[in-house]
Amino acid sequence: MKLIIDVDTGMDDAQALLLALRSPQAQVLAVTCIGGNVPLDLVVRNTRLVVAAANWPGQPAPRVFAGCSRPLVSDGDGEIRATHYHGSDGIAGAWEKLTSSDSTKSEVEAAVNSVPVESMHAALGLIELVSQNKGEVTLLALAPLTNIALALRLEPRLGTWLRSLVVMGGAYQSMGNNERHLSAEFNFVHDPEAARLVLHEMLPCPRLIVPYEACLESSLPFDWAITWAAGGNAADEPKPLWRRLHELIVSHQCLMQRGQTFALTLAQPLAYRSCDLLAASICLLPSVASDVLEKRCTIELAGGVTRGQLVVDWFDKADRGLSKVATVSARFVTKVALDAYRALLFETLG
Ligand SMILES: [Ca+2]
Repeated sequence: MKLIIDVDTGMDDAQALLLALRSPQAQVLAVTCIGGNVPLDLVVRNTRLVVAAANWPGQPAPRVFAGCSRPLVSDGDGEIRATHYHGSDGIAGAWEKLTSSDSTKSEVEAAVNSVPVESMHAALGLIELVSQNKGEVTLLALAPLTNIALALRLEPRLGTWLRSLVVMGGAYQSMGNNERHLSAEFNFVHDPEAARLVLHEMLPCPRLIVPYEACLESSLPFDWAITWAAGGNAADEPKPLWRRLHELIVSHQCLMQRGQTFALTLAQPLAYRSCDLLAASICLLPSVASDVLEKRCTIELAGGVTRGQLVVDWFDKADRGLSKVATVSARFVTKVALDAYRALLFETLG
């Protein structure tokens, strides 16, 4: 499977990259970066680190492109970031921890420097690679959709050339995870215009959305997550950089998520979840999504408190001629096959 992954790395982006790069099924052609969870320069640095750490020795590393640092139209109410959750570096403070001693500092810096950043903008790189691999590329979108929207405006045939598009984004039941826009999910609210453009115009390639509510369904026990991240293969000592990075991230995720008491109000257990990791898993192994719903939908652009919301035509009003709202059909993951998910994670990163 040929993949291009768009990221705002981000703890869960880092894990999604680790999973894809360590997976024998995936050939990651490129990773395109965008400012989101943290500013673009940190996203690029984190991405280079993860790519260098995770790539199999002797294998060509994916090309890394830098893209947009800001949304298409506005930056909302200022810069929408997620450092309160991901840490100021975006990867659980791993940068500071891994560079605290001279030996690991030189290892980390050498890793980052071993992955060049292309001079071409991410949107142009995306167009070039998809056009060179028509019908073969799955685009895995794990960030605000600005780079992809820009590429689509520059090359409207992108949707005919892609094999498929998998998007982590949106909250189809309005269970938003952004404090400024209660009903919207982070990636969509960060750049609602881009989300709308991609959703409405990236046609006719199949489009699968992994919404935030599906991530809430992907609960795994904290103890399992800690054991998984620790690996435990004695032959693996000293632990390679990718595994140290992974352990730091999972331990920070568990720490942050133990305080997410909102889950209890949803009758969800306090448990380990990782949105982009889930989306990457579904991309690599579609049976991880045990239930998928197809509905028409759109993105709210003007709402005072609902800007960026994924709005669903629940009663198929458009199909029955009862709605004049412009909507487009998309598929949403609604249930997660936890056994398959857990097995994939353990097999690839355990
Ligand atoms: Ca992300």
